[in-house]
Amino acid sequence: WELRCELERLLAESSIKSVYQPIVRLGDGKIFGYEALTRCPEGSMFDGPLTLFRFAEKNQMALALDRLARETAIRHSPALGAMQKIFINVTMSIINDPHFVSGQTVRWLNEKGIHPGQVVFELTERSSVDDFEAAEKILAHYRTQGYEIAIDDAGAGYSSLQSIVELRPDYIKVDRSLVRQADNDEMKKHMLRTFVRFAKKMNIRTVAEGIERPEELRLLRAMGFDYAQGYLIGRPSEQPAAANPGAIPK
Ligand code: G
Ligand code: G
Ligand code: NA
Repeated sequence: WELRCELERLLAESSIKSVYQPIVRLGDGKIFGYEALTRCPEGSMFDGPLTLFRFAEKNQMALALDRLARETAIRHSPALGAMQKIFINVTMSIINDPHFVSGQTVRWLNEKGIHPGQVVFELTERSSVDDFEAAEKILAHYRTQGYEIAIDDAGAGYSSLQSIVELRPDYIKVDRSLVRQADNDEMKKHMLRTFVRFAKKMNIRTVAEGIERPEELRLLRAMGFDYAQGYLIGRPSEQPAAANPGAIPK
């Protein structure tokens, strides 16, 4: 009950925040874009965004929360270069809703001078799609408007290969559990190589998440990952500084 009230109040008062984490191109170390991550207001009963989004989904409020998160992410976005992107998380269940990107999204984007081709929607399978065919149709519709799609947390328990095969994303984001200490783990190395090879064949670009150590960065770059994200490169913040330039090997 209390949580439900808090979520309703949070929606009514638009009191969530977005922070932004840089994603760099491994080829030249330049910033490719930013992932928007929702943060709960201070003193919130929700201990973090994951709890918040899970609760909203269980209580049929995912749509409203996703809309607010999208609005907040766009409205407070750092200035983007013409070729730079904003990555926005969306709950998988909302792609069953044909209106998930309504005219409002386009208006928010216009107000910031961002075009749909600069927006990448990140889908996780934490909530499953019941109907891939329907989801594929909806995504195809958004693709014609220029939006791109990423499958998030690939290689973690959440995300299935089926979703990659069925949804044909533009990007695969490999989960940080696979990246962590990969330079010391032959099994992880094999799996990471398999992802890169598979993605290249499918013409999908690869993002490595959760890079914390220079050894991991070097390894993933040598393997042929296209983009990288993680504390080593830059932490999420309301006003993200330029990515740590020293982190990227020449
Ligand atoms: O930023 P942090 O690691 O605390 O986020 C935890 C999880 O919450 C992330 O893995 C992400 O999947 C989810 N999350 C964060 N922001 C959003 C958002 O705006 N929308 C959705 N749907 N999920 C989010
Ligand atoms: O599932 P998703 O990729 O949306 O999760 C992003 C979450 O991962 C965010 O909560 C963010 O704060 C966190 N994160 C980003 N970079 C790193 C990192 O290098 N290490 C760790 N442990 N967490 C990270
Ligand atoms: Na994400």
